[in-house]
Amino acid sequence: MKPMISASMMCAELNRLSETIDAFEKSGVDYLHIDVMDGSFVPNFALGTDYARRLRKLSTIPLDIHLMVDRPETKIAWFEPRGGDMVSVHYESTPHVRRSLATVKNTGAKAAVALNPATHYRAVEYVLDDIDAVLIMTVDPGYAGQKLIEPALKKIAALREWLDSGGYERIEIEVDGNVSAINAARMREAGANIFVAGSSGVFLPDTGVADAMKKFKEAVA
Ligand code: S6P
Ligand code: MG
Repeated sequence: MKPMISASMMCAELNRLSETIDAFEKSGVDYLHIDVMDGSFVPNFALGTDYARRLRKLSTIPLDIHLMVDRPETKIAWFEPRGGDMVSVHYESTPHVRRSLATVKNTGAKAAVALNPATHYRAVEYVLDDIDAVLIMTVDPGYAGQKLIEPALKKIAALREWLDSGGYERIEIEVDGNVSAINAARMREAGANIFVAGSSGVFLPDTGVADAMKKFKEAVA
């Protein structure tokens, strides 16, 4: 499966936003990852509807909307998802996972279930026909800058094997949390193909995004 990069916009410097997006367009970033946090499902607040709308004006790169909010089924439409986008809803955030996925699919966007580190990958068993991807959290959701939870690598490999052996080769595996170039290569080896690149991936302290992207792309090629 083709490796894809989803740049985590929560980690982008605001004073360099348009040059950063320019660099992403030139270097072929596949998605702009939008972390939506509601201060309830996760202990933090992050990006919202206006931010997503403004990004659409700056770039045609599809959005990868990661909803870390309670009851996402009531909030999906606020982000105006469209064909080409990806929207992830957390399995742990609602009793209506299937209804949330159907709401996403009705917009034309791709639908993913996001799984917290302690959630078994088999949680998606009865919605396999409703999803395009599984988003494996490789840190506890809520903050950038955390350290990889190592057992997540085994989970990625087990999920890939389970999907392939069940005839679901088409379902993609996205990974999010401390996806550095080094960790991304290990996640790729385990079977992931969409990489959320944040403060350890492409927004590095001493390297520009264009150079960081080059290195990151080589790591997951
Ligand atoms: C975490 C969030 C992520 C982070 C990203 C940051 O709750 O879903 O998307 O923004 O993981 O990357 P890093 O390299 O700082 O972990
Ligand atoms: Mg995220």
